[in-house]
Amino acid sequence: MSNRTFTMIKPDAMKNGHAGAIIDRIIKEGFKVVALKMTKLSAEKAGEFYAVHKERPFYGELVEFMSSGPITAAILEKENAVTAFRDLIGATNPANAAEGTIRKLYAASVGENAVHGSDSDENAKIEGDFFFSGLERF
Ligand code: 3AN
Repeated sequence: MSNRTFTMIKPDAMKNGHAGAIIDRIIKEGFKVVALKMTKLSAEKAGEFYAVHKERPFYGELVEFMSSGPITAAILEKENAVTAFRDLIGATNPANAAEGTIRKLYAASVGENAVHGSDSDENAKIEGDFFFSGLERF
């Protein structure tokens, strides 16, 4: 297991003013913030990021939503980071997310679910590299 994962605070959580609380929670859970930036994805870039879901029925909706407003991207470090972070954010559908998880607290629906968390060490590296250069990691 690698000790790094990648996250995005999605446009819904940004718009609803939850970014500060989410970052605070992540730090309190013992993750070190290795890289952090606020940016906005173009539809083209969002499509590239989620290319693995291209054949899924919700792909168009997902790309439109993820390019609808600013996001905060971050690389996080902790032992077993990918698994630990997915435990912290909870199930994809907030209706199924455990009490106290970030999606349970801040997400409204399966489409607008507040945060992204990498699902494997391999994708954590690919996704971190998508947003951050070597000069932006600490
Ligand atoms: P996770 O983000 O928990 O790894 P995935 O990889 O299954 O979940 O889905 C990627 C993203 O696609 C989700 N974060 C969510 O925003 C969106 N998504 C997944 N399932 C649906 C759905 N049924 N309808 C709309 N959007 C969805």
